Amino acid sequence: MQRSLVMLLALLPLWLAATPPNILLIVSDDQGFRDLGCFGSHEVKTPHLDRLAKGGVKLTSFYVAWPACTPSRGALLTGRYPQRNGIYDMIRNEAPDYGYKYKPGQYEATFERIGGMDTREVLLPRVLKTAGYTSGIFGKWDLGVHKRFLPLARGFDDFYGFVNTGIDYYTHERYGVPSMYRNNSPTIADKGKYCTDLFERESVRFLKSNHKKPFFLYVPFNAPHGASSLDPIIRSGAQAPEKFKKLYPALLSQAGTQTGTRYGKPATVRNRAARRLEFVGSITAMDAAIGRLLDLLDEYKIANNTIVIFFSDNGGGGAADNAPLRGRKGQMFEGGIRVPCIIRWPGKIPAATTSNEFLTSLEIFPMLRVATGAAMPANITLDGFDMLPVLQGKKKSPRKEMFWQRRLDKGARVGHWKWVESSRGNGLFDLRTDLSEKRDLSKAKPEILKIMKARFANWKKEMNAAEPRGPFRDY
Ligand SMILES: [Ca+2]
Repeated sequence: MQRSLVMLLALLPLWLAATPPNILLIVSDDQGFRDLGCFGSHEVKTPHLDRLAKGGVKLTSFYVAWPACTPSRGALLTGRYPQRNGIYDMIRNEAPDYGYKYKPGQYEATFERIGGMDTREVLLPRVLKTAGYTSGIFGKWDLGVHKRFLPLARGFDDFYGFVNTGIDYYTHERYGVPSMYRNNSPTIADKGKYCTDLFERESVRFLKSNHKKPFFLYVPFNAPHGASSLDPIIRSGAQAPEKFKKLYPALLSQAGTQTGTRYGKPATVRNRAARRLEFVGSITAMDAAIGRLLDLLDEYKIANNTIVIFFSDNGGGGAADNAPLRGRKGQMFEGGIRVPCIIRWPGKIPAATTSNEFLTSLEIFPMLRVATGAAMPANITLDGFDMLPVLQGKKKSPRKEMFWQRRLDKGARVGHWKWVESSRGNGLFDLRTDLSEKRDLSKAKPEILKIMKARFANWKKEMNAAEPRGPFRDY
């Protein structure tokens, strides 16, 4: 009896080590490279994200796969380049941006309503399911509205959030179209409530019922994305609750309105200070929600066995602060694709560290697959690798190159070289000495330019070969 107890105790550490880690994946929307205290902002208040950084690693050369929402999220959840998984542009209607109002029947046939991630693509929660994970998503989905595209059809067990690419924070409408869903059904039950609070509420509910078994909690906030509202004043920026705006008295005292244009006509819009106020206020509101989730991990005593990942889905947009990077959301310059990222895994990743290793969001899927021991379906090409040893400081990043394409705009990073050919400007830059991409070396270094273009062409050839990815099955 005594002997078996001793044996049991001896096995306990092994059993504990084998307990699969929980995952809390938090994504913000259009937050700038310097829109966090721990990334150098003297203005934005992010005490809880700063706390997260103190407990883990801060990544300063971390890239997303596309400079705007939809393809960035598609690449994250498939672990594959947008050009490989088929979602290489936005799933949205452009016309409302120019003041167009769809009639209901007409709206049903638009790309925002019918587009979606190819159902043959295998998303992260489906892979995690093979290792016994329960997965929830609370926030922005952005990968298709039809039931076959919605989270529950892609491996998630629980969903509350908006299905398309942007909403008004209070009405939850995208240019007048109600967009909030619970699981597979539209809901207007919470209309009027601040959406960040709702995503927190649902995440808390999920944690309360799932903290005793392995879980994947994905919280893609819409903050600090601009509101998709038909009202010109609201449309001109993010939206923040009063109590968070009060934390920024300097901006509050300058905030007001001015005459601008919206939908081709003169309109009353927010001034610069007011836009920044709503933007930073929405970040601090999100930060408070993140703090609540981190507190719950502590309360349930699972923080040590939970991987927490935070990053912005693309470079800063709207009233963001992207310094010292050039450019912003939508662009191939660093300001469009290099984003703030923090990863915490106590005991596995050293606390309060900073890594400038070349890494991307394509590394998240493989890292989580390995960490959880989940099985990968055969014959699926992933574009990243398990980056945990790099985060631990045990080895250099194996990533040597990364490529981006948005319509006719192209970008490549190979080693420390960066090449851009786009409607916003061209150039070859040495990121070791010129992080802000100010000195174009394409004339001084023609041999490097040639290599960059050749590597891009090689990547493009591989992406083209990935389509079509086999015949459609007759479902
Ligand atoms: Ca975004």
